[in-house]
Amino acid sequence: MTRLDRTTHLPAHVERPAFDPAALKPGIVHIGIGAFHRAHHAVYTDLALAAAGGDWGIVGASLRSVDIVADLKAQDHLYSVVTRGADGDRARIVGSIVEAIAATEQRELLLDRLTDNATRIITLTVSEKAYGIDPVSGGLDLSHAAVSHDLATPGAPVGVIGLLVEALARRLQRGRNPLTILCCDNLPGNGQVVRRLVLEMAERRDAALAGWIEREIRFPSSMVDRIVPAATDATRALSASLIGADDHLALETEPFTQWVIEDDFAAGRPAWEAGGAIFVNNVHAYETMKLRLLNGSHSLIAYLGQRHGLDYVREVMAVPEHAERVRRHMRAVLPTLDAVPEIDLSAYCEQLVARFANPAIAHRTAQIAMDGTQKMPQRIFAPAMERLAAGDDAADFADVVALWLAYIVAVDRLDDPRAQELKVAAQQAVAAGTSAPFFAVAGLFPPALEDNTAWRASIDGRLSAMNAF
Ligand code: CS2
Repeated sequence: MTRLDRTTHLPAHVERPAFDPAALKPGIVHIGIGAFHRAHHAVYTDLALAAAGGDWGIVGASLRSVDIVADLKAQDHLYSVVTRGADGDRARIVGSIVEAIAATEQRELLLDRLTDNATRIITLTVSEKAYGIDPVSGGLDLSHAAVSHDLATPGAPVGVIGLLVEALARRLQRGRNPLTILCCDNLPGNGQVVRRLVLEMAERRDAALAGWIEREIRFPSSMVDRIVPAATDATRALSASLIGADDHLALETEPFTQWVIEDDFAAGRPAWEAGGAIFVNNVHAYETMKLRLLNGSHSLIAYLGQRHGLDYVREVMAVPEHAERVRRHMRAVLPTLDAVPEIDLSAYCEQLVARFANPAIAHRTAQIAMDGTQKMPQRIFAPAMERLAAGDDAADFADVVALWLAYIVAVDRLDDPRAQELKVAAQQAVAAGTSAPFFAVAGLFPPALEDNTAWRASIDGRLSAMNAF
């Protein structure tokens, strides 16, 4: 079978770009061209280009992977997204990416693109841990490897914040136009978070640069949602059967997709509403709903699955007792949420249960279980603190924390930026028969949880009921 590229003759049932990808000019630089971006933002951009045109092609950069970049180049930047729903599988070819850059090998090229006046939006999906956020202050973590590297060597940055600041410094110096930086990672107030980190790093370099960024650069927050499991050989075989070509970058995902964006752009934007994006003044209520109901339940499912030897989210949901546990978690989250415009929260919860149970989606619990230190604060700790402050015992949240700690103790290879500290704490916890060593890890738990002895006792009770230590 031949490799997918512009010459591929696609079967009629395959959806494809309704514009000429070869004629598309760039307007967006995206950092982090992993599966999520390619199945979400790039699809919205494809639909926006089809509906309204514009010079909004995506220059996709990867901070780590050289392979994705090589594969995109080999396929004329085309790839397939297979949506798997109750009505079967549908393939779409996405054509909105116009160039691919491996940041590790082509840093100057990436900085050129970031600095180019044609670039009016920089979008980001680099995962929570890549930003270098200090868990206590919420500001820049000076001990984060990329942050300290980029502060010491600002002209040759390796991390996302360093790249942004260096690009903005060059834009200011060269009299380039202001632009928008749009974060699409699962962090609360993601635009504000990135703005703060960028400003902190810029201030350390040059007050005038920080002042310019503060005045001219826009950092809208956005809520993104689509379940995109890591692609496997089965994904590529499925794609090949549908598109009749070999696509090394094929992805599979659910039919559901959502993107809610604050409409605050410095230099225009694509007509993403054509793909169903919703533009709002403030994304907070949407984001809290999604982070706590979807991602919080996901973390519960992941640690539950890992505990019970269930590899996939759908397998966890197929056990009635676990599915009921997930529903209970959602009920515990609901009192912490504000009303969300146009969304019926109980219907949203039922839809989530159905999405998690989708038999066609093979989403590994191990994939979601990784990076717990980066995920638990916004998914579990924040609602737990709110319920405790309101006088509730927040027992359901204690239960998720217990499952997480039990996972840290049991897992062979812990995939987390703080894995070493966690594993040391785990050994001490096992020796002492209490979760106290975890609570002693600096910045792991917020003080309000660290100081709540009753809530901590319920975690220990749960851990001993599980025979976790
Ligand atoms: C998941 C998310 O891996 C994880 O932590 O919870 O990637 C989740 O699938 C997406 O946010 C869904 O929009």
